[in-house]
Amino acid sequence: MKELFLGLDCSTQGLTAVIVDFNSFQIIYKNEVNYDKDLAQYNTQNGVYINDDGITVHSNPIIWTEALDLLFHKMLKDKVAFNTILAISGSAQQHGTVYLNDTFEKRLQNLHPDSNLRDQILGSFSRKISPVWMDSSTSQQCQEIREKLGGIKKVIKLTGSNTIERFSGPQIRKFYQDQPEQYYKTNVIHLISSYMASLLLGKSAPIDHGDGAGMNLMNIATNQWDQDAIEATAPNLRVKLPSLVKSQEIIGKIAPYFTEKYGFSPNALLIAWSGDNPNSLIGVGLTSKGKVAISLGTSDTYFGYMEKLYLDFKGEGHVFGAPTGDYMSLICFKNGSLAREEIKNQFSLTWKEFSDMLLNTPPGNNGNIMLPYFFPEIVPLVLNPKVYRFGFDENNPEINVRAIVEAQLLSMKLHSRWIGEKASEIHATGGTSINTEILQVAADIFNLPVRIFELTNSAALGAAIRSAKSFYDSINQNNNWTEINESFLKLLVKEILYPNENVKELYEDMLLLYEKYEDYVLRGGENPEPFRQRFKTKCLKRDITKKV
Ligand code: XUL
Repeated sequence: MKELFLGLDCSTQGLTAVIVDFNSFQIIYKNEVNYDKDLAQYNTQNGVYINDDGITVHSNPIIWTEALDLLFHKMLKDKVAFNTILAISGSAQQHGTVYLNDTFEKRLQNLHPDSNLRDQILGSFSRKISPVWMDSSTSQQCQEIREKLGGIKKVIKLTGSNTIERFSGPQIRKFYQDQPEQYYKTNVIHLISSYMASLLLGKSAPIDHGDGAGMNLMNIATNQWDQDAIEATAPNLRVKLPSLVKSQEIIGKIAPYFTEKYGFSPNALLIAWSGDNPNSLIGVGLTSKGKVAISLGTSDTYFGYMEKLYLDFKGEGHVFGAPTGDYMSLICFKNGSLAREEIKNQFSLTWKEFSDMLLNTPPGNNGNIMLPYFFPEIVPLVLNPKVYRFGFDENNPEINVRAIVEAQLLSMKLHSRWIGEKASEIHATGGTSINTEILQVAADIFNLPVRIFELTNSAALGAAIRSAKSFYDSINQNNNWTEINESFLKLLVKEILYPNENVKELYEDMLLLYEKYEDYVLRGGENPEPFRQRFKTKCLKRDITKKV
């Protein structure tokens, strides 16, 4: 007898569904809607709209709404047995906000299966657009909130993160300042995760502690909305925020619109949605100390389970609630796959050619080093994008390919040093995690084994696993997280890459060099050219010895 659970992931570029069978421990179905291709009428690029200023980035919440119907239609066509799904949960790109007027609740309650979600929800928005995580236009608001709360250390202690451009609080403040009338007409402000959950639930859904921590509004120690943070953000905000719940909370049952239109069972449980990173934490099996994940996707992220609360007082890293009820660390790099694609496209390469170039170039890149800010960067904070090349120019494809990959991974290692719990293994996820050549560089730079999984969408998988855990808990068939990981995820491991010990020292040197270059370029530090020359000589010597 199958025991099916559905996980959805509303990401930057598309909406994905994954169905897992907990009887056979298998992923039995996967499908997706890509916003650029399947909903081309909205003219998004990689799922978003980037303004001419380069720092204002938004999407349109009606796209995600329409994508839900479209995805379920695709699943109907594939004859998915909706009525056998026991529970559903979801994931969404973090921080993005959806602004709704006082008709939203009524519209949700009256959804009719003869019409579609798009037409019935369209009139609910008090703001036509949703700022998303790629937006970095709120530096002024970040500063204002930070000052009101007593400075960077206090904000970090209170909310788990410094005030950050893409976080919901500063975004809400900007909306209130720029469009006060629309702000006052806003009845409820959802995260993308709780907005999507509301559609399925047929009423406004709560925000979970995982995604709620990405707003600069939730107290990270108590998991409650923080009155001071709320007051520092915008007037009358408390009443516009949904309630907060544990990520494992069963928030209700799926709404009649979906049971009647697609044939879901009216008993199908709905579990709180969370952010893509908290979901991925579960999807790659990080539920105990010592393991971290690298997610290579639109953004690259580095995250890990934390038993204890560690904070990054430099303000680059974040702490979110983990779906297990503990904590997780997260560092987000905006110049992820889009930056790798810039290089790939500049030389008209296929991904295979890109990977071959990585294979055929030496670790250390003969002392050539890049600082890859193709787009405004989150970590380290770079608002005016610029690509810096030291020792080479933009014409050589091989050097550029290795330079971008090494730079991204060195930066990850450098900026993840604040996390107190030492890692012993990296789990890889995200679209680019099929590229073993990139991951081998990760294994070498971190000097840790890298575990690769069959399924790259760990956020949707994590949502499916979370829904299963809550379902079994509800019928007192307690499965602990470790058992779930052991039984389910071990079947999904595709390969483990081991670090090459011969390049350990070389990459330690290169990390120091990379740090000096960041200091030079971003903070006016000393020019590290003499160090680079010494590093280059080491690289060349090493290369010759290898050849001999
Ligand atoms: C995390 C972050 C991104 C988004 C999009 O803080 O901004 O990872 O969640 O995936």
